Amino acid sequence: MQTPDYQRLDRAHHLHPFTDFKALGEEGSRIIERAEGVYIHDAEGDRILDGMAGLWCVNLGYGREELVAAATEQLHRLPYYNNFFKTTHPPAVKLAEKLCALAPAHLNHVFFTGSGSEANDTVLRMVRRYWALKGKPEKQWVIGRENGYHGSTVAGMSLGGMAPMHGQGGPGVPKIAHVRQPYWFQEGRTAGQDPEAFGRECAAALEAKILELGEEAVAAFIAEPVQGAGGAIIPPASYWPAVKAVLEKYDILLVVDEVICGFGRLGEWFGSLHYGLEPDMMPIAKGLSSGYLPIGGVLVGDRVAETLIEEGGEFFHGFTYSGHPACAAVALRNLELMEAEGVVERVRDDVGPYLAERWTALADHPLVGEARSLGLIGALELVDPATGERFDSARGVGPLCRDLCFAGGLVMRSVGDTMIISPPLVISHAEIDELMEKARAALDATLARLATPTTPKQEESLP
Ligand code: PXG
Repeated sequence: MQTPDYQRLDRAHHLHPFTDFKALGEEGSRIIERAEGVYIHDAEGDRILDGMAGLWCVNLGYGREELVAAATEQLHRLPYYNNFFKTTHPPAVKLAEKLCALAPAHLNHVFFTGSGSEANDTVLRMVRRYWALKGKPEKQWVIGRENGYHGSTVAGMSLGGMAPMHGQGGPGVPKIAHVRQPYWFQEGRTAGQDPEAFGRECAAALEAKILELGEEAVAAFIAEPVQGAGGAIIPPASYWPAVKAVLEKYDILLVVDEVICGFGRLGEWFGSLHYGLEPDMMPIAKGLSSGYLPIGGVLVGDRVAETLIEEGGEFFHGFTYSGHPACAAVALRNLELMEAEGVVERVRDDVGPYLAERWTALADHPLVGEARSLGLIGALELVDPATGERFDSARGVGPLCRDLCFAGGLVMRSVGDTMIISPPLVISHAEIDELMEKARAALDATLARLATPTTPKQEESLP
């Protein structure tokens, strides 16, 4: 089959995630056929540098034979068995032990799921169950953040703060509230505020929300260490210490969503380690298996785990694929390879700083209002060169830049007018150089296109 054949069948039968079905049907999808290292190849024979590691997940890069072998061996030995009804299997047990060894010291248990969304559904039920067992069943409110992303199941989208998602297929889960995000460029800069004062103000907004709901009614706060899908938003240094202090003051559980930041993205095994956080729960997925097979989970801290174990009786929750043997075997091998190759240290000490140096240099481009990065996550804020302010989002400048990136052989994602990268952690210096050249060329092409009067409105998608 050729590209048009795939496109015809795709249009006829396939509803894509986070997609305007009609618009894509008219345009036709791009068919990705194979990949190796940090490159994907489409059916037209184009080689494209994957600046997003798939969807923030292919941390070890494509084509790792060791991961293929781990899956194959496990599929031969035991392709499926469950962890219900008092059974388990070696890959799930070994992976649980490994994860708890890597996680902050007080996280010693894991509940497996098939995805990050399922992990956050698990979080919601576990958090409320914990407080019920503690004799405080009225502690039910969970506070998330505007523009946070925690998945696409009903609980995931409710915990997340993506307004367009809340507007579809609701109502969501009751007793979930949202507070403002620590997005200085969008919300503090225009007000001329100092970033650190802005970070403290965002933490104060959390405290105000707790007092509004009543501290006796609030169960937990959930947040990503660095917001991923919301726009690679790195909070000011003042933010997390101030949030931590608020949660301790009111005895509210901290859930740190590590689905993107976990497994080396920020140059530590977990974002929580980078920010010195001691979460009660950490949802994980994506980089856990480098995306080779679907697996997620929730790492559970001692305080919650001991209560569930000692006082909880049966927890009526779980998925057919919780701790799936082949997925667990691949995840375990992935973590072993990351350790053996020093991938996390390399992000912290070598490629992370190298990327930061090259990436922040893009700030000299007339379209770029801010260039920020941490570890191997980066964002560019596009602004109108004439004013230094953001474009009217209806002009679709970010999506235009994304399309020009793709055409130039680079996957860079746009969240509105914020351009984002999150490349495989194994990316080399030379590949980072190539990424920078292609990003700059796409910025130049975007600028040139803006100078021509008829810029078609580009298709926008979330997250
Ligand atoms: N938490 C976080 C922080 C995420 O980023 C999820 C939970 C949900 O995971 P699953 O495995 O259920 O998708 C995510 C997922 C994007 C994009 O375009 C981001 C995600 C998923 C799809 C697209 O930025 N994040």
